[in-house]
Amino acid sequence: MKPENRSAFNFINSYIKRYWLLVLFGIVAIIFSSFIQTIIPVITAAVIDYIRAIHTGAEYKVPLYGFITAENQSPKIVLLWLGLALTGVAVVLAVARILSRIYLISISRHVEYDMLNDYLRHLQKMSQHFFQQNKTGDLMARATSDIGAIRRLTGPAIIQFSSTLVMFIFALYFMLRISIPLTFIALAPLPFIVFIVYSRVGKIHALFNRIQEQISQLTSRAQENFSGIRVIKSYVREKFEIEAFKEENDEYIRRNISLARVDSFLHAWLEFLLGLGLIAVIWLGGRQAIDGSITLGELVAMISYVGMLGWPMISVGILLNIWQRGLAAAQRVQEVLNAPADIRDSEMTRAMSDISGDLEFKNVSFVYPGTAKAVLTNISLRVPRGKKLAIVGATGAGKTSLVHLIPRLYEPTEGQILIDGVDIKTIPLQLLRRCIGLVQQESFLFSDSIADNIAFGIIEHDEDAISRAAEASQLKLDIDQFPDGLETIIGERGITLSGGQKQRTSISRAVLKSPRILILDDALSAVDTYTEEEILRALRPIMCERTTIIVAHRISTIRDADHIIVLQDGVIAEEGTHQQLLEKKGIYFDMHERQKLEEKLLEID
Ligand code: M5T
Ligand code: MG
Repeated sequence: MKPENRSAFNFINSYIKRYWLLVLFGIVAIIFSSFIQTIIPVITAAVIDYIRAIHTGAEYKVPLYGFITAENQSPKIVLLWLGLALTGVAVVLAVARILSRIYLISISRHVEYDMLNDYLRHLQKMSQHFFQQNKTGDLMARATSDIGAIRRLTGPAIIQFSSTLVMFIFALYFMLRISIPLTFIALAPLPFIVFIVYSRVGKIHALFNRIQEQISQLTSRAQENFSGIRVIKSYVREKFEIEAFKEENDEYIRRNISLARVDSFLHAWLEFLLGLGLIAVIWLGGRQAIDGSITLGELVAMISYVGMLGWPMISVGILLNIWQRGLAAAQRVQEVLNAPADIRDSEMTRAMSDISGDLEFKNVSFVYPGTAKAVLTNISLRVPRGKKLAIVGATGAGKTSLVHLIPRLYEPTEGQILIDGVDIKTIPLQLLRRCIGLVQQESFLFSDSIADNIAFGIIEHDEDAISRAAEASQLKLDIDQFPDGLETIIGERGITLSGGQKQRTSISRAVLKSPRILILDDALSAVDTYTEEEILRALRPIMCERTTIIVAHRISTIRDADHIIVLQDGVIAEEGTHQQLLEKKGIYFDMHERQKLEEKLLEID
């Protein structure tokens, strides 16, 4: 086995092992059912030989070791017994088969369940960078299509493999008892079958991988299409998108057909070889039956065995196929599971239970992973506990990047960020994030009730607290107009809310969390100046106890901040209080003048 296949196999095995008892029961049931199945031709042979003996008046030769004797019995009774034996065997066979399937299929479902849970748990640990590098559709395809292929490997493949093996052993035993040369003739095609199957395995593996890659591509495309449907429609790009999807889909079908071609050739060859085996058995076995070295019943049994083994032998092909697909899929799932969670707790993490919120940046520089340009250069700043820092600057100046470093959504490339004097890298990640309320520039809401969206960060929440949080962000009035108040369900990503309502829901979410450090990243951009003032007024008592960072474009939002920094191309260009900055007559002053003028113009309007 190739090393990557071995590791994929060990990976799957680590999941199956947890259910070893079920595996054991399942395999015992399979051994039993396969054995029972090989007895059926023995009974049929007995029936044929018995009837023939009565016809010809010859002595009844007991076929296959005296399983069935017929001394001093009337034909009626003998046939009745044989019939009952067949029925009994069929019933036992059915029960054993049902049990084996229940056991083994349930293992495969358990494996799928465990794997999916691990997959999601792992993805939750990954950083933003990971999600920027991996498309949602691709990650989804691995969770559905690939884990599905692994499930088929664990359940149906185990059933197929063990029943083929066991049936082969038992059938071989009975066949050898009937006639050794005949058995060899019947099994002559086997080496060719193994050779052909083996030679195609690599090809199947590669083709399957290409199909899975294409599924990822398709899923990504579909997913982007659905989430961007408004843009697509407003730019009348439907036709283009349909065409583009069709092309991907065509590629998908082409790849599937290539696999089907290899598959069906394989199948045809296998059937052909088995057919040859059967012809040889009839030809040689027929002559043996004529010259009396085997009985007619034995010939019939022999033919049944060849038929019985034919299907499992072909299924070895299918099995290898499932096996290869499963291994390829396991490799794809492993790729994700093995990707290290780059931002996590380490040995340096201290035991801490709370932080008070004194924030400091020491010569922080930052470059987005995989890019070359520094987005932030040598940033040093300090926000004492309970104070309010404002960040202004042109679009693209690096404001969002700066605040994202605080809850460690990204790590600084150089320098240190300290909270209460300790490097945030040594603060337990969960504690750090729990103590920070970040209202992102682009609010994301879940298709759930408004109340649940606000209470998102908190497991136990009460209506009153939610109401108060909604009041602080001036959302209360809007909520009262919704059909079900707080319990109103908002569409996917909050599609049924206005931009400002979405922003205010996000602010309520952060407020309810009662964080030590509150960060508003341009969180008031979608509300009018009047509402903005109201929100700021309502937030004031909340903010005075906490460290607050406000990123804004409007100077009105930040006028009363304790400290203001002006970012320009990732560097602090100016800093001070509102008054100090105005006196400087630099960038801030220009911004202020411009905005004042705009306001005046609006008033004239
Ligand atoms: C600052 C670049 C971006 C810009 C600069 C999010 C992100 C940004 N950038 C990346 O290279 N990769 C990324 O994943 O970083 O961006 P910002 O910090 O988002 O700027 P801002 O918040 O000041 O701008 P705005 O428009 O929100 O006021 O060059 O290309
Ligand atoms: Mg921004």
